[in-house]
Amino acid sequence: VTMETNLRKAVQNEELTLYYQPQIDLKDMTIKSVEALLRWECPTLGFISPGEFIPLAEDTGLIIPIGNWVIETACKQISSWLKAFGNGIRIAVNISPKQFEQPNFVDIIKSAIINNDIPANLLEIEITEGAMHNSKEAIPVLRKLKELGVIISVDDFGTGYSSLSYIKQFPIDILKIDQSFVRDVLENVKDAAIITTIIHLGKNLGMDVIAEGVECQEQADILIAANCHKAQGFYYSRPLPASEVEKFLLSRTNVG
Ligand code: G
Ligand code: G
Ligand code: MN
Ligand code: NA
Repeated sequence: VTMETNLRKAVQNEELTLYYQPQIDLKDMTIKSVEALLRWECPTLGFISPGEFIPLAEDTGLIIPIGNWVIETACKQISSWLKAFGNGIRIAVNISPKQFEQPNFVDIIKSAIINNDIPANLLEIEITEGAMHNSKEAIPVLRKLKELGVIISVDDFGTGYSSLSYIKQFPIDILKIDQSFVRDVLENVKDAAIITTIIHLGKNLGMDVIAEGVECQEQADILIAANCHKAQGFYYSRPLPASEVEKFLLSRTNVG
């Protein structure tokens, strides 16, 4: 039995789960948002990393049903947290280019928001430059999502091509600094310069900036000194099941 056959059954057999990684607001150290990250426990193959099965899902078209499940599950979780913690926690969802390019992508997002009765600004979609490649098609889609009130972020910012031309044309709210720039920021002056420059760029364009892959206080100190809005990484928290996110939020007593 191939991994593809297993993956095909994963959605209907409820083998997929969303974990959530907290994002820390560096001004007041509160958590107002999390990133949803897929986890798959296959009954025969065990835990398989999304780094392995997402590319397979993209190649086989399974990313469409899987992606729809992710959107629906995230919106249900938003609704549940909204009831539990008055202010609501925003959830950022990773969107593959193939999902984004579906003709009915805006309708899928809109239905999920309406069916779960949630404010659109508690849903964030993370796109990569791959989704922005065909700007003639992508810009109207992003405009419609913005009209709904959905938050739009660029994932892995700085690692693709033509980033600046894309962020000039696209209605983007948030730049996510790729973790490759954060990893060696303490030793590498080029990484430090790139990070500082992306933060300034975001500020000048009215976009928030979040740094990914923060693993220690010294990295966080550099980001705080550069006025980065948010940080995400193992230093603050690994991706957690929903129930553990709730404990984490309550233990910090500073939600919202
Ligand atoms: O969580 P982890 O570091 O293992 O994720 C590995 C890769 O899989 C990352 O690039 C991440 O963006 C991607 N990924 C995780 N969850 C999802 C998802 O729900 N949808 C898509 N399209 N990609 C995801
Ligand atoms: O492509 P994307 O940025 O969505 O990928 C997110 C991936 O990064 C997830 O697989 C997540 O588990 C991983 N990740 C999150 N925080 C850290 C961190 O501090 N260090 C490392 N090495 N990986 C991280
Ligand atoms: Mn991401
Ligand atoms: Na990223």
